[in-house]
Amino acid sequence: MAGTFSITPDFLAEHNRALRADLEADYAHLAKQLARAKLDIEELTDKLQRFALAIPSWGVGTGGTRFARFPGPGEPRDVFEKLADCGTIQQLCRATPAVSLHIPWDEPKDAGVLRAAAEAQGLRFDAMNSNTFQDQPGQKHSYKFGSLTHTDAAVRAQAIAHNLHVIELGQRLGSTSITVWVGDGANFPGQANHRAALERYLESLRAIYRALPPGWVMYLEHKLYEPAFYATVNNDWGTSYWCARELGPQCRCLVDLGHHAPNTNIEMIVARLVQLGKLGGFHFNDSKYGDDDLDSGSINPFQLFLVFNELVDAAQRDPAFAPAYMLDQSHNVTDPIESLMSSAGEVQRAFAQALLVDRARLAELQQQNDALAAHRLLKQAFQTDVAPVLAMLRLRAGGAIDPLAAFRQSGYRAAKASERPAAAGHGSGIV
Ligand SMILES: [Mn+2]
Repeated sequence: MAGTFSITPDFLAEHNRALRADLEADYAHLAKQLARAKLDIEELTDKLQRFALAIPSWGVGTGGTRFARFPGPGEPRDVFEKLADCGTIQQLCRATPAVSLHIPWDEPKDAGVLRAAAEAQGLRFDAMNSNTFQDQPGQKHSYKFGSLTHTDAAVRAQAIAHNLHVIELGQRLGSTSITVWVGDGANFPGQANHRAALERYLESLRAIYRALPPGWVMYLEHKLYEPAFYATVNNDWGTSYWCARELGPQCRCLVDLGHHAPNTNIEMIVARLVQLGKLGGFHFNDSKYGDDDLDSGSINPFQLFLVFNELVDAAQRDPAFAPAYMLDQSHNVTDPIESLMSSAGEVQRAFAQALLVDRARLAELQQQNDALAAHRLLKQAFQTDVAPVLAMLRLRAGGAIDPLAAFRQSGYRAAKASERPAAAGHGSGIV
């Protein structure tokens, strides 16, 4: 079970007391700066307050590469301990009230008990994730050569049945969405017929789509390559869009920032999917070369800002626009809790900066073809230090002014290291 140590409200209050005066001075200074640009800091803070990001259950454990995994002390050994870590992240950051489960890694014995445990941590369940990219003990058919697109109908039926199980479980947990990602594809030219594989993919998805309860959404996640290194069936946003359109209104596309070739203009893909009415949500991470799953904003924060620039533009045109946001990272050299807290802040920061863009002025400059002034306008928003707004948000919501410092001072990790002696083979790992 989840263990006993938790960070107390008294500890948090003491942490905040020491930092509060400096924060208030910084916040007042930023308020004046923004007022000069006719921006109301309280309006900005209010908009940010409604921003929610989901934590993937597998993110609170150390990830790994194809070469090795180096687990840290006190890592969660089951879904309840994962929830405890997610609850701590939410307690300090106040931006991550949801958890995204991965089945079968997080398969509960009793869904009601799991749901109650989440609610006790102040958490709800975001999108459910099915897994047909690896074989499970006792499974009848292997996914070595694919799952939803396998040439053998019996394998496809098994993969479809797993997705239906995940939906049914999600209903009992209070989730309202499922993310389907398959690594199906080919490693060799000639191994698969590209068109036939895509037809089988769509046919399998149709069977899952038919089982969606009312109000549920199915997210399709495309990925350029890996584990299929020559050709992945759902390899890009165009394929993903076509499938989502064929399936119907309850299917939308999910953009994982790492699932693109280096230098791809991801913000433009976001704009296209928004325009076509099929943008469903995001998996945030960062990358330098491939699907590195590095921490959000650690390599290319400007790209993250430009993505949010599109999202804020979309929300202005359609107030009902509400994509799902999740972190999807692999933490190999950091404490996963620290990385997730830091990354949640980076995503919030990009959103806050995008909210600063004077969109009426930008439209004028675009109309006048004043390229440099339009670019400078975006840069000015991107270069504004919104850290005091993010810290004030956390303080007002009962979180920590400096989550990383509070976490390190709290002794949480050391306490969990003694509560959670290492167990072999738990369900977090390479993602
Ligand atoms: Mn992902």
